[in-house]
Amino acid sequence: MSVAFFPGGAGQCPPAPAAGVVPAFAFSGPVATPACTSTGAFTTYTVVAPVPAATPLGVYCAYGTVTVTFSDGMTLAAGGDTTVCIAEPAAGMPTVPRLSVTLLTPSAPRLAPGETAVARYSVKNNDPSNAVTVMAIATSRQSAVRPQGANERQGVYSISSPFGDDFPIQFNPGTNCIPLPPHPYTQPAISNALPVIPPGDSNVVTVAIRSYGQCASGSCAESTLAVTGTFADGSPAFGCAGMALVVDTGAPSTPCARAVNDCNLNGIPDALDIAAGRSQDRNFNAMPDECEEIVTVPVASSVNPTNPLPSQPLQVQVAFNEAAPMQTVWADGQQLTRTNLGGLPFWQGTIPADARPGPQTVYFLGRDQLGGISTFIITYQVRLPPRITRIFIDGNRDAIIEHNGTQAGLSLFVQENSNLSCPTCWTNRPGGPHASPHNAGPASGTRFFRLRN
Ligand SMILES: [Ca+2]
Ligand SMILES: [Ca+2]
Repeated sequence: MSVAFFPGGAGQCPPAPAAGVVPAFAFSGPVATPACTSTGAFTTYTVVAPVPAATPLGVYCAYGTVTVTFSDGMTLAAGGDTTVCIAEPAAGMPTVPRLSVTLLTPSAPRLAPGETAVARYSVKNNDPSNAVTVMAIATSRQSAVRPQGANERQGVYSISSPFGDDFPIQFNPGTNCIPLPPHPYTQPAISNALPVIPPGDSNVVTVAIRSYGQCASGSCAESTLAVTGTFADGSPAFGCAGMALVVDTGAPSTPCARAVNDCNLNGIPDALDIAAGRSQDRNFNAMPDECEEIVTVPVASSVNPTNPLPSQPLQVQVAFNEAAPMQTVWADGQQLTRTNLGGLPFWQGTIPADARPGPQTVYFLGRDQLGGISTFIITYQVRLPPRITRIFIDGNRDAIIEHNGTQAGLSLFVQENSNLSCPTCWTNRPGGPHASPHNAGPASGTRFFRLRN
């Protein structure tokens, strides 16, 4: 397990920086093998990452990665992130932040689908003489998305859409269930001004978060609370903490959850009804079809090409039976355009292929005019871009460029340029793909060669 800390800011952490970007500080070490059961066990690890003494104060995004190596040599990696604040200490108390934000409730409660978790945070002013004026900013983000390379040949909804199914949050919910928004949903940051906190005093902030009734075990959203403001002496105050709500279909349901996770009223969470085959889910929205008056079923889909290079444009199409007319259809979170093919409605568009080589998916999500949703997944394979693996002079004093660009349908040309800073100056060498005359021109001057498909 490794954790890398990068400077962050208010709101959600951006996607993890590319490999090679140097973090502010980092920590890594082995952890015990996780528990394993046929129904999926949760293993909680606590990582203590020392902060180097010279680290500047501020908000940091911590990116954790767990890499598991199986006995056959295969490795799997999964990651997550959270916000960490490195704050100045209170006067005379080097281990106490001047403003501390502490989560008082469990950090990762596991509750039935559709249940509300209430997180309570203590915001304490540890300054001995200055009052502090602060604003609380809460966020929520869906963090359990389908893994890279997931290649189901049918739709899945119960783990959640990776393109916008944040669990909704609310300050001070009282005893009400948080209303569930229509899908897909992106939770904006919400803020709440707190009363001025006198020196040595504290305030409790309550943020509720609720999962959807369709969520299966393992669905999860994280919620962070950032507090920013100003001490009476004019110096800045900030602190943060966070929690995550984990869905567990084995947990008991309260009325709040049962209202949205047991539409067929058999006393069993609907995600389990569908998983066990007791209920059909032909539109892959994780709601048993017997609860839906109209089921809009996906009937055709395509992706072209099916073996793109990383980030290459993909033409995607999907059609539904439109038992209720579709209002909006997305592919990987991007809206598609409605068109007609032989009198039948089709939805199409261009999206970028995944940047990561390997099996990848197009995630179609459609919402019909009655608010019903329908999903479908199709797969494609991202090829490795060709790489030069070796350059050497052979016995004939020919310069040999070896490469691994062997994919079918891909031609590689040797290109020549005398000026690296001129991106349009590259010209194909004669001789066709994979070949170039060994006499590549005048002997004087520096020339550069590269492979180009
Ligand atoms: Ca049920
Ligand atoms: Ca359904």
